[in-house]
Amino acid sequence: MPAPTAPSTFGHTIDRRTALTALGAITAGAGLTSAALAQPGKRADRINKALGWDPASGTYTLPPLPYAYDALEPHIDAQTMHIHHDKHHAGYVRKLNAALKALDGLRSGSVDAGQADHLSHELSFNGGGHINHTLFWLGMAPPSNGGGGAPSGSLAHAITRDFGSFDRFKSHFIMASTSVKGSGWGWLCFEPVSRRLIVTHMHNQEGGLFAGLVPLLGVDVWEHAYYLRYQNRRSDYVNAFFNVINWGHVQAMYEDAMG
Ligand code: MN3
Repeated sequence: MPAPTAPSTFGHTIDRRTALTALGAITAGAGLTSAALAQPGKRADRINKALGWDPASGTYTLPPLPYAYDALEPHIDAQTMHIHHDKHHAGYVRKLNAALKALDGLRSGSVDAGQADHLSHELSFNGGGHINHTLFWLGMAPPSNGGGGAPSGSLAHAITRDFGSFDRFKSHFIMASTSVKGSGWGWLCFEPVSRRLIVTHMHNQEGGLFAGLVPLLGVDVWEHAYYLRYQNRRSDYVNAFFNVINWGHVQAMYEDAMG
């Protein structure tokens, strides 16, 4: 596995060693490795840009949705998208920035060392929340603009190879996503040692994925992601998610992960 390198997003206010530590804390907590964000190429550029790092202020900014709030109707309703993006995702970004600032204080001695456990969790949880939601928005598109259907090309081939068929992959992904106990995520990932695709899930915003996985596609199964339209019917929501998957984006992520 290639040694991870710090992405530009962490390079402004903290030195490289600290950046690596901070990135490791976020990505280990999120279950997303630094390899997912730090590999060279278009994917790293896309994701670093999508994460909204502002070198001038040394903070993250909430990136806008890549489509209108109502663009995923009727599968995901506009009110949910407003609350999810403008309140929930914004909250992760705000608390991530606060954690990074407080950790600066921890290192300089202005914040009590007893805060280390709390702040480390804040960094992991909110960093994971920011990364996960960023990938979630990018993994969807309106049906009128490429959302839904099935993958093609090398990704379709890999899905058939590793899951038996697209339908078997879809069933597995839905089972993994709907079986999260409480809040969490379903993921399609690339496993770079075996160079195969895997489906897994994570709880809350972190954990559950083993080191080295490159996330390709995630579905948010926190109740805030679907309750207004689907109430307790999580599987209906995840089934509907398949109508708005941006397979072109997932294919690009896969090709970058393959190197
Ligand atoms: Mn969410």
